Amino acid sequence: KTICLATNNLHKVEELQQMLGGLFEIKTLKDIGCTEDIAETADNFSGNSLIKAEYVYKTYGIDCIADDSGLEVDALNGEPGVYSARYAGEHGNHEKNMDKLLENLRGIENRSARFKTVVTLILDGKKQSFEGTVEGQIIDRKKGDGGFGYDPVFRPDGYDRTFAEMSMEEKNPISHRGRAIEKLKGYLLENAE
Ligand code: ITT
Repeated sequence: KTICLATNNLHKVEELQQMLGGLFEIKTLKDIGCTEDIAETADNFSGNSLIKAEYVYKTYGIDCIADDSGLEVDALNGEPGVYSARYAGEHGNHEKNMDKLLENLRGIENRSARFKTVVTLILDGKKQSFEGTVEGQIIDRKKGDGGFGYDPVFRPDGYDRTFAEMSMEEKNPISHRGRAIEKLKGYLLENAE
């Protein structure tokens, strides 16, 4: 079965491909000729995840998977949340986003945070959403050069390395995205024709 990954973030594509490659033939937005920017106007992950999936399904008539995700920091009342990709103003400028985050947390003791995602699947026209969360701490400087986004400043609880210091094979099974995809796989197994 062919499925489109409804994201412009190539790091997400890479992670999702590793997790789903055995189940689906994967197409990217570029593969289906979708170059437009999909406006994410909801104020929560679930709403934006649905907006992206529905846009691709309605416009291109292809089954798809969308991911809307972000980082919630307790000491910042859940910021950057849905604004994670553009926290410092420029969409996808991860270095600046992390600098702003570290600056805002300077001198603050409570470093607890979590990554969250809502993954929406549209398969044969049927919509289904899956959530995933991973708890952790924001460290006081960037460490590691793997992964993407806030990975260099996020250390998952129970580990002594950041996500950026882990391989994708290590990160995926414990990440928010990995956990949501595990649920999606469970759903597929139960609903396989
Ligand atoms: P699409 O909307 O095209 O999927 P995007 O990067 O704009 O790509 P989001 O609006 O969902 O996606 O923003 C997610 C942001 O949250 C992302 O840019 C990172 O800053 C952060 N993020 C999400 N998952 C992450 C992860 O696994 N590791 C590090 N940062 C992550």
